[in-house]
Amino acid sequence: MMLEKIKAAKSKNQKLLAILIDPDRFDENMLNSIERSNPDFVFIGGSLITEGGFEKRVADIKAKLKRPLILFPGHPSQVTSHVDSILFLSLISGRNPDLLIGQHVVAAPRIKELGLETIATGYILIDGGKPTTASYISGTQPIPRDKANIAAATAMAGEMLGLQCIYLDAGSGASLTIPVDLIRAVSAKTEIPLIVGGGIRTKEQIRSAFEAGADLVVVGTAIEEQPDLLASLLA
Ligand code: 1GP
Repeated sequence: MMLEKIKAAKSKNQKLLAILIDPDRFDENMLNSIERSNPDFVFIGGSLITEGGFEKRVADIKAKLKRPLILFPGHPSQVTSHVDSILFLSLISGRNPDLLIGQHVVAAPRIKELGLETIATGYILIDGGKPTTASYISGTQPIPRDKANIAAATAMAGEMLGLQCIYLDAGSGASLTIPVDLIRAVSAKTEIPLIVGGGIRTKEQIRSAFEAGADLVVVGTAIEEQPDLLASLLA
């Protein structure tokens, strides 16, 4: 079970890395760089997928990957059996009821039928310096980057509601990563695993996120731009 793996690593203060695949942009070169980087997890999905045949592409990717594949869904139509687990995201930074509970009701019967592991995730968007697909498509406002107290209170509420992890996301391709003091504030006030992503492009940014309390860092866009970023980090 993926959640158990994340919790076990957290209890040993072992930091985890995930690569986010945008299925619209995935190709063989990316597959090779993922193999070289050897991340702990590969995430797949997104707020907006424009190419058809998503399920078939996930199945193809799953067949080629050696790493656990976790669905990071933007919509119930992305639910597929070709993953090891699904981040069951509730967009708790927003006030769009459809993304707090509505789409979950639509997706739940199919997830149950497929017998997929769900990881109940409090998904928190933080302003990443420019509007991102996630904030635009969700129709929600991200939390301002200087409001660590709002982010921490939101994460605490998520934990109290029984969510199993928190994902702080500046959005894919963000120009600014999540501020370290905001990561620190959330980490200090919650016990559940903390995922951090959005706009991370350098080893130093990955290290800073870990040092501030992230348990799992997600890198997407930068892997497309610098395929050996994670491999060089681990070297
Ligand atoms: C986005 O956190 C992920 O949801 C990754 O963002 O593509 O900017 O790395 P990047």
